[in-house]
Amino acid sequence: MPSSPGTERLFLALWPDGAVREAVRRAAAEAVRAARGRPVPPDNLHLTLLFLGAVPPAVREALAARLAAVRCAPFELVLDRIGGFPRSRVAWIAPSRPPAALHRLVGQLRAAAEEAGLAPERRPFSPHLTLVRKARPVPAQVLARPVRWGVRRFWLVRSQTLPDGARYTPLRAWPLAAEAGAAPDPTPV
Ligand code: 2AM
Repeated sequence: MPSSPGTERLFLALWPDGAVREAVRRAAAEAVRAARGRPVPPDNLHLTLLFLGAVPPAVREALAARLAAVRCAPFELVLDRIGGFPRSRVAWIAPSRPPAALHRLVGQLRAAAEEAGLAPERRPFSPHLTLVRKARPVPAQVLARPVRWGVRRFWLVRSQTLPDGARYTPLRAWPLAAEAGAAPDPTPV
């Protein structure tokens, strides 16, 4: 099906700031070396919340309006696990106990995408930050010093495939904010 002009490949993600990126780099340096393959450049590190695929401009506008209505308190992610998906040959860092707020957020994003007319994939959400592509299998490890990431916003991100790899461009962020009067998250930051 031909796509309308201005259609872009988009996804929703959490995007770490410089301090978190640096902490991930340190925590994962050994595993990244062991995995060989193609390390994800630090500026590309992210946690995908929902992959949207090709999105025409009009749908993006409708989506943006719905994303502004998402309500979720800020939360903390504890990245304490390194491992790999052997089939897709990636090595990743991930939270072993993602907070309930993260899953609630993804549920709201999925609903927003569907209301905007998109049909995002239904594969189960498995929160991770890809560290290396075309990776050798890395032994699973639990980090004695996990990376703590206080999450305060989510991003709409453009994905472009270039000859030298993927380019991800964060386009726009929405703050995480609970509804007035909502119960606080058990792990606020
Ligand atoms: P990955 O890091 O595990 O490969 C942009 O492509 C981001 O969306 C990547 O982080 C990728 O996850 C994720 N993603 C999820 N589903 C995807 C799909 N069907 N095609 C491409 N990327 C997908």
